[in-house]
Amino acid sequence: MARQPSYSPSSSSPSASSSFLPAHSDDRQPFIANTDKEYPPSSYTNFTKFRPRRRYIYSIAAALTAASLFALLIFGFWTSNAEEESFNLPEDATLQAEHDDVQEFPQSVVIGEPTEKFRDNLQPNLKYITSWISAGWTNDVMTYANLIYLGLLTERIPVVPMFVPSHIGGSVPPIDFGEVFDVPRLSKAIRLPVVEWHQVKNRSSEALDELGCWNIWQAVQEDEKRPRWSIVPQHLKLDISYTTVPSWVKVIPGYRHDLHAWFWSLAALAFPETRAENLVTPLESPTLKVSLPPDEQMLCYDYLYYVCANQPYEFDFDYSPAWRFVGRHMRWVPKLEQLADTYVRKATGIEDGKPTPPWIAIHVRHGDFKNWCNDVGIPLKECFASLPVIARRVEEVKAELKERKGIDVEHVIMTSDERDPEWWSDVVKMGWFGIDHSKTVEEHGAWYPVLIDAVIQSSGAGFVGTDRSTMSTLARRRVQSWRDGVVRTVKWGKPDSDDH
Ligand SMILES: Nc1nc2c(ncn2[C@@H]2O[C@H](COP(=O)(O)OP(=O)(O)O)[C@@H](O)[C@H]2O)c(=O)[nH]1
Ligand SMILES: [Mg+2]
Repeated sequence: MARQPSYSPSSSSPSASSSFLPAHSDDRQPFIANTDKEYPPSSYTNFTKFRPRRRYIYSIAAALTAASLFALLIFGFWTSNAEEESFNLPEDATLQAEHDDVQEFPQSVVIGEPTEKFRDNLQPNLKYITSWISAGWTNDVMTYANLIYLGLLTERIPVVPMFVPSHIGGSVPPIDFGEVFDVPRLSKAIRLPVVEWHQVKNRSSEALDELGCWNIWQAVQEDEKRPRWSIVPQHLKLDISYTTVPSWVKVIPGYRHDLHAWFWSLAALAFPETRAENLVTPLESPTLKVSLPPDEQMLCYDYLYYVCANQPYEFDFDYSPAWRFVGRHMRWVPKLEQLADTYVRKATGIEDGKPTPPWIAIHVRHGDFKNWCNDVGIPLKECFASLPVIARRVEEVKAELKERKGIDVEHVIMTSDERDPEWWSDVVKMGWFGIDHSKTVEEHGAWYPVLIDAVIQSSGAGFVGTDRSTMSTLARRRVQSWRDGVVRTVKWGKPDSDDH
C-alpha cells in the first residue's frame, strides 16, 4: 500500500490544483517527428570502462594491512576523512577528488559498436533501465534525472535517449543527452555507468525492436486512456507493449489533481517477485501487435516526470534525492560552458584579456505562462511580475552576496522567453544586460538559445527566477549546489503576488 502523503491535497501547497497557476508547467506541445534527418554526430563514442571504487580502496587497504597496523590506521583515518569531505566540500572539490581516481567497471556495459537491434548489444549478465520524455526541455531534464536515480535504486544501467524539441519548434532535430551533459563525468560521480541509446542501437537502424514496458500514466491519471505519449520510441524504432502498473504506485490514491508515483513503488516492480505478482494483460504493441510483459533486462517505464520520494514536485526541495544523487552531477559539457562564457563576455562588453566578471542571472518566464493569466482574466501587465518588482529581489541577492561572501556583483544578466522588444528595451533601461541570440540558431542550432541561457542562469554568483518554472527551479538548484550562490524566486499571478 502507498503511504499517506505528507501534506493534504487541499492545503495551499504549490502542487494543489485549486490554484490557477501551474504547480509546474508540464506544457505538452505537439511534436513533429523528424526521423529522416541525420542527428548531430556524438563527440563521445568510446566507452569508458568502470570499476567500482570500493575494489580499488580494498586492495590498497589489504596492502596497507600487510605493511603495518600503523599504516592501516592512517589509511582508515584518511578514508573516513575522504568520505566526510565528499559530503562537506563544495562539489567542485569533490569532483576533483573523484577525477583523480581511476574507476573502471569490470566490463564494457555494452558489447560493442551500436547494433541494428538493441538486444544484440546488451551484455547478457547486465540489467538496464530506460524511459521516455514528452514535455518542456527542463521537465525532460528532470525526467532523465529521475530515470538515472531509479537506475541507482534498482542497480541497473540507465540507457538515456535523446532530447526531443518542444518549445523550440517541433521540426528541430533531437539533440543527444551527451551533447548537453558530460556523461563520463556523471558516470564517475554517481559511480554508475550511464549510456545513451545511440551507443546501444545504431541511430540509422531501420529495424523495429519489440519491447515490453510498464505503463505508469494510466495508473496515476484517468483523463487519457493510454500510456503517456512520447515521440522517443519512434526515434528509437521501438514497438512497445505496455503493462499498466498497480494503483499503489500513486502517491495520493484516487486524487485526480496529482499525478505522482513513488520512486520505491516503481523500483519494486524492477524485482522479480513484485514484478510477477503484478503482471496483468499487456496492451498490444501498435505496429507488430505483440503482447509482451515488462522486459526484465531492458526495464522501461513510459514516463518518469511525476515521480517523488517524499512529496510531489520534489526538485523544489533541498533534500530532493533525484537532485542530490543525480541532477547535481549532471554538469554541462565543457563546450557549452565555453560557449556561454563567450555570450556573457559579449553581453557585458568585457575587454579581451580580462576575466569574465561574476554576475547575477535573472530568468523571467513568460511565454505560455500567459495562458494561466488569460484563464482567470488578469491582464498580463498585472499578472506577470514587473521589472521593478524583480529588481527588489536582485537587490536582495546583491546585499546577501556582499554580506555573506563579501563580493560586490555589478553585472545583472536577463534571460527570458519574452519576445516583446519594448520589454527588452525596458530591461536595458534597468541597467541589466540581455543576451544577443539573433545569430545563435543560425550559428549553433535551434537548441542553443535555451542551452546557453540555462548555462548562464546556472553559472552566476546569484540567481533570481520565476515561481512555477522548472527552468528556474533547476537554475536555482545549480547556483546553490555548484556556486554556493544566493537565490530568490519572484512570485506572480496578481499585482501584489511578490509583496512579501
Ligand atoms: N532561450 C530561452 N528559452 C526559454 C527561456 N525560458 C523558457 N524558454 C523556453 O521555454 C521552455 C520552457 O519549458 P521548460 O524548460 O520545461 O521550463 P518551464 O516550462 O518554465 O517549467 C524552455 O525549455 C525553452 O524552450 C529562456 O530564458 N531562454
Ligand atoms: Mg515545462
